[in-house]
Amino acid sequence: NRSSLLPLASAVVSEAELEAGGSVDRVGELSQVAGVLGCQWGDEGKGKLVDILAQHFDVVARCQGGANAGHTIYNSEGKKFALHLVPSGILNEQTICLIGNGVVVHLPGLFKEIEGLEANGVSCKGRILVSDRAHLLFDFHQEVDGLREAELAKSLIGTTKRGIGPCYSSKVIRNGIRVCDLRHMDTFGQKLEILLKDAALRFEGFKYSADMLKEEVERYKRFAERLEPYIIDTVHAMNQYILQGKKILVEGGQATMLDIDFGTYPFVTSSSPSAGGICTGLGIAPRSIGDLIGVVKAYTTRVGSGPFPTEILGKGGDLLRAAGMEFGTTTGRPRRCGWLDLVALKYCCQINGFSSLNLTKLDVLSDLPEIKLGVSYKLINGQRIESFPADLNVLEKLEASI
Ligand code: 2SA
Ligand code: MG
Repeated sequence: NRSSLLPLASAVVSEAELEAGGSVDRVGELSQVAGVLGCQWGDEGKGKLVDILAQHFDVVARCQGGANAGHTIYNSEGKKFALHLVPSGILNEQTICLIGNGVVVHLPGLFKEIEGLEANGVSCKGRILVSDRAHLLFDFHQEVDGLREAELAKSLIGTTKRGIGPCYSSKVIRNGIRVCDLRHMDTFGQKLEILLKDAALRFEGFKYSADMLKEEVERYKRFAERLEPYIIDTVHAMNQYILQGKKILVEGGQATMLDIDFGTYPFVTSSSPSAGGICTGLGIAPRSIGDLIGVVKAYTTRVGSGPFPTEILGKGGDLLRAAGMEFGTTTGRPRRCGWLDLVALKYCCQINGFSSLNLTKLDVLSDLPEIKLGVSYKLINGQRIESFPADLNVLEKLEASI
């Protein structure tokens, strides 16, 4: 109920209220730069909220992650669009959709999404902007993502196999290739050769060949031409938008409990889906950010391995999955289900400082005789803790008091 959640944020707006438009006037009051972030382990319903809010914003921007995001939106005829890279504001004609520097961009996937949208009458040219600083995610990043998982079977993270971790690792070891590099195809081949040879050294299952390099360079020459109309200095553009008073909505992918720093490491993603990721992924100042809306499901799900203190195992979890149709948009994998975890939610609210929470899928729980909440954790020595522990050894052995 609201009172137990209210201390966490200044307002609790249910999805039904938002849809009914009861709070749409509140929406109009949202700050110039607002953000929608996930409060759990992804799949909270961020895409739907962004799609509802987008009509009140001039720009919708993605700041982190890549095609591991799976945001489902519907057009006025009820046609479904599963978006993985294109921001969820695309169905609103007047909205600019910006892919920021913090996003890792798989060009074949982006072009496929654009083709799908345009085939359904959604114009993208001049409306989708891609940062010249964003890193390119290559097919080989996806290939080695799967290999890494296979080779390190003991710590199977259960990634989306979209190459996210390998691409961010190229970025941080500083041999990544960025969108602006597509404007220098004379040196592109050398950069790609370094990347491919590095991958072959690090992943024994991955074989480098000169033919592979040649083929990729030819392919990326064509991609470079195709992407050119979309490329922009998004740091400059975003700060110009702010000066021009344009309303900007930032669309988070994944969620805080998957954050590379604050999530259940190593069972996390490789970017910052928490508030800090907005600044590092778009190049806007912290003080330009106003309202942050945390999207939280009335129960909890997670896809892939990792600690899940309020997980419901067996039949109960299966029933909840069926009732909530909990299968990943990106990967189709069945999601693990459990009760709403208030310890994790409080931790997430502390990190992000939400101005409001958007509680989703409460209706899924309607037929349950009893709705439970995780309210604290009990360590194996019986000690009760209210904070979210970092240590996996502690996390995997504690018991949630439901
Ligand atoms: P990766 O592929 O390296 O990011 O996977 C690392 C871990 O993060 C989990 N992960 C996700 N879990 C839920 N939803 C995700 N994405 C969409 C979203 C939802 C969707 O943004 O909500 O897919 O419909 C997502 N992305 C990554 C993954 O399962 C690994 O545990
Ligand atoms: Mg999703």
